[in-house]
Amino acid sequence: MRRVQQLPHLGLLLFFLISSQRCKTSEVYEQNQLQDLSSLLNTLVHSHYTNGVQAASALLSLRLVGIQRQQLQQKLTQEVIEDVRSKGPDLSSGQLAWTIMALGACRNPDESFIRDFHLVQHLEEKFQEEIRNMETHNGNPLTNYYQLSQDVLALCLFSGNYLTTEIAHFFTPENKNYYFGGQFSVDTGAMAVLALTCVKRSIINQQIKTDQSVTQSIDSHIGILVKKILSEKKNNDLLGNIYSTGEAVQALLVSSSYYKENEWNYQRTLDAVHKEISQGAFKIPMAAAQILPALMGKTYLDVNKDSPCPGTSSNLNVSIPESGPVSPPPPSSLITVHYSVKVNKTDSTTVTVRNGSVFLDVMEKAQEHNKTIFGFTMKETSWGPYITSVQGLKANSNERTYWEILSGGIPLSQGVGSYVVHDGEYLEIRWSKY
Ligand code: B12
Ligand SMILES: *[C@@H]1O[C@H](CO)[C@@H](O)[C@H](O)[C@H]1NC(C)=O
Ligand SMILES: *[C@@H]1O[C@H](CO)[C@@H](O)[C@H](O)[C@H]1NC(C)=O
Ligand SMILES: *[C@@H]1O[C@H](CO)[C@@H](O)[C@H](O)[C@H]1NC(C)=O
Ligand SMILES: *[C@@H]1O[C@H](CO)[C@@H](O)[C@H](O)[C@H]1NC(C)=O
Repeated sequence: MRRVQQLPHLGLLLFFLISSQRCKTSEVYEQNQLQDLSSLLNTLVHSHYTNGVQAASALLSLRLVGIQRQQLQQKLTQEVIEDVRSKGPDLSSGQLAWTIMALGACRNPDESFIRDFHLVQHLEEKFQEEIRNMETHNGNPLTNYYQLSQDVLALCLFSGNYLTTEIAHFFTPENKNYYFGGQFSVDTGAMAVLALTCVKRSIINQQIKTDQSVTQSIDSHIGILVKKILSEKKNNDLLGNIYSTGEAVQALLVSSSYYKENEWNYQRTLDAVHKEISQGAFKIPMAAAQILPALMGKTYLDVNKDSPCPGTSSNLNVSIPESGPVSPPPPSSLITVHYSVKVNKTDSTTVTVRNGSVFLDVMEKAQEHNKTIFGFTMKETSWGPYITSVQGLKANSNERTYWEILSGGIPLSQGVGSYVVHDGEYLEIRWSKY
């Protein structure tokens, strides 16, 4: 098979790429770890991008780790720009922030788009809209704190305006927006640590006139958030779950002065991630994009609009294997699963689907049976289809309501478009508050 034959070649090139970046630690990357990296790159190269945030995240990660593939980057850039053109003011604050981060990740010809379209000023406005919404809607932003953190990070890195007093006030670790259903959101906390660290560094470097107490409070927020992230370290060395680990690693890489060396072992977490990659956990482009920088020791704070894009030296020829011919799916048997919708009362049904089906297939089957009870709507997002309503009941950020998906009563860590269901499983979609 062509694909397998090319892997050693790619492995060698990646080896140079990695050893040139991490020669100090002189770690020996094993062949299977190189294959994991190449499988992430394969996902990024060969995915069909349906969404501007997906394209922006992929572009940002590729630029951060210094993988220069002209054609791919051009394609992604076009998608990102097209998204801004078509959605314009309808982009959410975090979507705009990531557009800026991706286009301006390093010195390149596309960054003029940021200036020509006044993207940084628009982001300043969108950030203020988030804050206004919190003031009028019981502390709830238009989107969420993950995006507010993306906003602050992009404003900080791209010389936008923000008030350090506002940052110190809103990003206090007790703020409810760091928690979903009482549970600390590691992704959110990690993005906030990156944003606050950027703000802190620019106070120090540029001597922004800031009250000593504001600086101290930002510093203290970082310390507390880092502790919370570390307290979500699992026995398997992941931080939160597998999909928050990439961002948590980035947060811990930039904040090492806030914890002791024995509190976290980077290498052990990397090993745990590699294990999950080989088991296929990062097959969707968002997942691959979010984990890649952490694996290569890079963080979103390495975004630097004024320095040239890092790259492999010109004699290095990074080629990524074409995906092999898609083998036809094996003939599959049928499986039976239980499915219920729970609001105040529970409506249940049993449906039969092909083995290998995802949660969404089950919902569609159930909907065919009875549209009144099992009818639903969804929207396409960077992580795939997101369920927005069931039985006509719509999720709402101002009320912190959403449709939660579960199996056997346990919340799933993948969405309806990715989660593969099993024979006899009890699936549920539940009207919940976060
Ligand atoms: C905020 C958030 C939520 C909020 C979204 C509403 C809100 N007020 O914003 C709430 C708490 C409701 C939520 C729900 C869920 N989430 Co969520 N969420 C996030 C978080 C922290 C930030 C998303 C964001 O704003 N991104 C930035 C913007 C710019 O990108 P965007 O594409 O425009 O963002 C939208 C989508 O991401 C969408 N969204 C949020 N979560 C999910 C999950 C899935 C599967 C999909 C398709 C879309 C989606 O909401 C965002 C705002 O509109 C991410 C963390 C991360 N690492 O990305 C997790 C994350 C995306 N969520 C995740 C999961 C698993 C879920 C749930 C499936 C949990 C469950 N068991 O029910 C549900 C979605 C169920 C459904 N209805 O389809 C996982 C996805 C992993 C994966 N491999 O698919 C992540 C990565 C967290 C994690 N580490 O596990 N989530
Ligand atoms: C890169 O490798 C490909 C295939 O191995 C080869 O055709 C091409 O000429 C190489 N390019 C450079 C710049 O070495
Ligand atoms: C669920 O029941 C409570 C209490 O009876 C009621 O206030 C609420 O409106 C109901 N929720 C829905 C979505 O029907
Ligand atoms: C479904 O497929 C998986 C592998 O794809 C297999 O392990 C499992 O036994 C199958 N289940 C049924 C009920 O056919
Ligand atoms: C769907 O379920 C509702 C409530 O149980 C019932 O009243 C209705 O007749 C059902 N519709 C169909 C088409 O079966």
